[in-house]
Amino acid sequence: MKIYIDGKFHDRGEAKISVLDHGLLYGDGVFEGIRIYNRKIFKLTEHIDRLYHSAKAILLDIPMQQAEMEQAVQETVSINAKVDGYIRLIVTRGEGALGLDPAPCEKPSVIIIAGDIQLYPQEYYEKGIAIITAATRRVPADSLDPRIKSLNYLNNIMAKVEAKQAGCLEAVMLNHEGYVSECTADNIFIISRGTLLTPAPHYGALDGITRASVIEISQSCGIPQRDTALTRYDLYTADECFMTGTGAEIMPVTKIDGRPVGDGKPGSMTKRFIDGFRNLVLQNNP
Ligand code: PXG
Repeated sequence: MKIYIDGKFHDRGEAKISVLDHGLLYGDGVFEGIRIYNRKIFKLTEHIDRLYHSAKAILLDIPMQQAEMEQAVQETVSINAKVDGYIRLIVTRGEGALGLDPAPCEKPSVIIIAGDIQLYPQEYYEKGIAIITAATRRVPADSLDPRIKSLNYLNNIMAKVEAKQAGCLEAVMLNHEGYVSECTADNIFIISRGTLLTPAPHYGALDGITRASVIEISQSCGIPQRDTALTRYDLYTADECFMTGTGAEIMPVTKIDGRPVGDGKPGSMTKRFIDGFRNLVLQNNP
């Protein structure tokens, strides 16, 4: 495996960054997770756009243009001859001094890894997964905007640990007001009386790229859709529920806090979205 760091490729064992990098010391940085399907990078421009927006929001000046970044990602995929896989693109604050102040960090580090993705087993797509509501609340949007895909994932990791301890693979997180925000690494959708509903980003959700694809599919199918406020009541009374993300794609959720969603099986509209997403991938990455 060849890993890109600041313009050069290194073998996996030699790919190293400084222990004084603020990405490591403080989680000061941003990242993206991107899929490769059939040698082609899915939604690359959208991911690079989000990366630059995340960086701008934390006053991190990425030392290359977006087009150069796209080129570097393409090159990493080609050099590793990846057909299907996963790209982890990281921009850290860079090497600095001990202390929170980012000022001594002169140059952000750019790291690109093209590897394999850990996928959920196929049976979960057929049967759906069970999730819980985590007691860990999402960091408030006025403390850290959820649209920033930062290297600070402790909040989500704590909720993920709760899920695992409860024997589940994912957890849905509420914001500090008790509204549904998102899962630990996925957005959440419900279908209620034929309408597709998902929390707006200001309720504490990442502006997910898979989320945007699902909204696009709903528009092309004429399925009514709204970004809205959702509570646990809405989840418990939903006809269908699914989560979306680069890794999971579209995963039916069939149980929440031990309660079956709808009839406890993946719903027909969820299946339409799974098919629609598959077609979108095939169209983009033939
Ligand atoms: N919410 C959060 C908090 C995420 O981290 C999503 C929603 C879904 O967004 P996208 O743009 O992927 O549809 C994410 C994405 C990983 C990994 O390695 C995590 C994500 C994506 C890819 C890989 O854990 N999170």
